[in-house]
Amino acid sequence: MAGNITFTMVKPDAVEANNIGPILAKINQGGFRILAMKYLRLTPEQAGQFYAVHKERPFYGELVSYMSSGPIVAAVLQKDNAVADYRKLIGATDPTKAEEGTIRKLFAKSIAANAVHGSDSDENANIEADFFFSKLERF
Ligand code: IDP
Ligand code: MG
Repeated sequence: MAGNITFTMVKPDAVEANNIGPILAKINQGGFRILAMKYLRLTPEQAGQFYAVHKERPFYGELVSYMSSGPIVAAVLQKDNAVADYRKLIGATDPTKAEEGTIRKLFAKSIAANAVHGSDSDENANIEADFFFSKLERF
């Protein structure tokens, strides 16, 4: 199936709230195909490495401890225009600013605990997918 990829995580708040299923349903309804998926808990070191681009931001410490506070679901998604279309499906970083019907509007608790991650470029989608998945784990 043609199309490019994006990378997502269902973050600890959404896992804790039992929203893995509803979020995966929104992803499938949005026309995304799941190419890879795993359920795991990041160590603080792994979360710090994943979010290294945000090292200088004031919320980095909070983000790293939050993202290692419980299990997450990581997945690679495929669709035409995957990165932009997925950002549209998840909505703004701050759920109070997210459009109605978006995943963050429906499921996020706060700007930090905002239910899901979505890649911001094709380049980062590939870097992030490679961080979590070997070639053998991608279909
Ligand atoms: P994005 O996830 O919408 O791409 P980024 O700016 O890349 O947003 O920020 C990465 C993550 O850092 C966010 O998803 C959120 O969990 C957290 N974050 C962003 N801004 C803030 C903030 O102002 N306070 C606390 N956490 C934040
Ligand atoms: Mg981002």
